[in-house]
Amino acid sequence: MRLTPEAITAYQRFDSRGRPTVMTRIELTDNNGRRITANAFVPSGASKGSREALELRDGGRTYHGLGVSKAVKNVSEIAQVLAGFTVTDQEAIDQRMIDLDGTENKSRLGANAILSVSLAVARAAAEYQQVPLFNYLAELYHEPNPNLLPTPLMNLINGGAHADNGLVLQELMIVLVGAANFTEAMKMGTEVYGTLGKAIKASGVGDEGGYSPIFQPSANGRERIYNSLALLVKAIELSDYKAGKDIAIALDSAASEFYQDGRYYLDSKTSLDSAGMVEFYRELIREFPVISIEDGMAEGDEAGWKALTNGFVGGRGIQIVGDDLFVTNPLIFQRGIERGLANAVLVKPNQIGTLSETLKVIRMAKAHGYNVVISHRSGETEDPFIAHLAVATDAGQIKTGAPARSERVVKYNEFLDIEQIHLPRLELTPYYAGRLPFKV
Ligand code: 2PG
Ligand code: MG
Repeated sequence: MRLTPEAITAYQRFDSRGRPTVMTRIELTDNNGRRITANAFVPSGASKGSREALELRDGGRTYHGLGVSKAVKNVSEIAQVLAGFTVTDQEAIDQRMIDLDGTENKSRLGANAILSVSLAVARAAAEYQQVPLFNYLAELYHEPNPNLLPTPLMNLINGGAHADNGLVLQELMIVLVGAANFTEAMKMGTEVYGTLGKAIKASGVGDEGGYSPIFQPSANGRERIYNSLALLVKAIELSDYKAGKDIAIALDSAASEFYQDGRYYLDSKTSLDSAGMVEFYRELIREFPVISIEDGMAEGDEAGWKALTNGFVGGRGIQIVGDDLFVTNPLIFQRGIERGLANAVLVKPNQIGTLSETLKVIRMAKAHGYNVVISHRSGETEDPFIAHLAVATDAGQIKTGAPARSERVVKYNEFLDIEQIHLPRLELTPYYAGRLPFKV
């Protein structure tokens, strides 16, 4: 089924923070007169890595400068050059868009414009083949048996750039290692989320649906972290689960956000150097069932990353995840692998801007023994694409926020559909990753 310039149209839509984003719609009619429609939305980050592909915004005063009319217009330019490509030619289409853009970070057309087309093309191909999206993506990835449901890392307490509560760590997540299947992981996760909501007296929610506790003004940065982790453990135990055994904890420090001139600021008065930060994590791991640390160091602090990796990987079995560090970029990730940084990669399609490059990063990770965590952004939409991506690639872990607010829950519900409906219909037995990705 071939693309025509009229088949691809982009529109400005809105994300979960009420900010403009791009949606691309592909409409085609196949030889039998069957109409195919495929929409794809792009998400948007708040704590971005400096080397992410560029998200093109209009600037100016309208929409606080965040309009995407330029990116929407650029999709028309893309549509012209994609005429004649077959929807199943994902790699050739992605390469054509990369060439048309011509820059290293997709700054001419915008990664938001390019990604929306890339994802819509994949969805159109799945529609055309009349298979669930994960099934088609598995074909692209050369995974014959896409039946692994990932372990969710649910973000229950928000801080950093996603909240306004003086908690420097951005995300405190629960990891549903002890569930028997995804359905049970959701039961456990939502129960703990509910319990935590009752246990935290004064709180709003942050960008990813996790609670944003309000601390005593006198609490320093370290106390805020300790109190939050203690709250999580309490909520796990009050829900009748064993902290560590049934449910573990993962952190996303997003440390680039509180790093300045070689020091990490836990609050305005307390700062640590890289070695101090590694020691601080050691303390947290001793005290709480933390099994994964994402962006524990700032993206520019390579010596810190080395120390963090060397300190915890191996016998300790702690997962060290690079997000801002690798920005889902095959070249940057390659250099990180060569330098022995981290042992897991966070995968966000909009950090790089095409599906093919995203799949490449996942392949590289698997080839080099890195764990893969597929991730949402803090600004999300109703598009559940990443759920399909996670199953298609046997990723093993998904990070998509709290089990609350529909832009997050839509992904969780999609996994439930895959586990309960799609896999059985394809005569594949669902398998839940659980503890598998964690050597603990
Ligand atoms: C992160 C993400 C998603 P943002 O840092 O991992 O949780 O946040 O989308 O703001 O970069
Ligand atoms: Mg992160």
